[in-house]
Amino acid sequence: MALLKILHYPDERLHKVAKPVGQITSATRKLIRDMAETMYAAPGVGLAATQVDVHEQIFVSDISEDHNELRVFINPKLISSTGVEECEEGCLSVPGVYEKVQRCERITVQAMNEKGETFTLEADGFLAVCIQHEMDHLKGKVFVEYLSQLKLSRIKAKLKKRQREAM
Ligand code: K1U
Ligand code: ZN
Repeated sequence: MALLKILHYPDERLHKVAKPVGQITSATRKLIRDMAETMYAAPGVGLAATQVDVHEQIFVSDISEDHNELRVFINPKLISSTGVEECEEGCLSVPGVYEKVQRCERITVQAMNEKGETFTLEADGFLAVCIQHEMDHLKGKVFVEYLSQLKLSRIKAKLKKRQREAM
């Protein structure tokens, strides 16, 4: 397995729209294993292929404390959504930034797993938030883009300063 490089905001490649997966090949399954390893190592509770510069509709998620509930979503589709909730989010592509975002409270998603089996999942709470965050990545949207222009420009300035200091 391998740790993959995670793109950092405002890298333009985070805005690419992911394409549907045609066939699930051994390369797809290796990518999924590497994405899971990268997510656990970060550590994070989700990771979309877009974040590792692969523009295919794939994301992984595991919100369990023991890292034993890995979920794989290929070609996810939002079937229904209800309610509104506000939750503090983070993002492995925007390290150190945590902000409140409004999301749907309860969602139903249909996707394929790594074996190509279609499943339907009803989710609420933190899992629903995480799934919506990852599906946004596949559409090229990063959570900070829901914030006001003022907050976004402050975040961009903070990230630029941090990049300069790391050089
Ligand atoms: O997609 C990503 O960037 C991963 C992101 C997922 C996410 C977190 C919070 C709300 C919505 C989506 C993260 O995993 S950020 C790291 C994080 O929140 C976390 C890390 C370790 C333990 C618990 C949470
Ligand atoms: Zn993210």
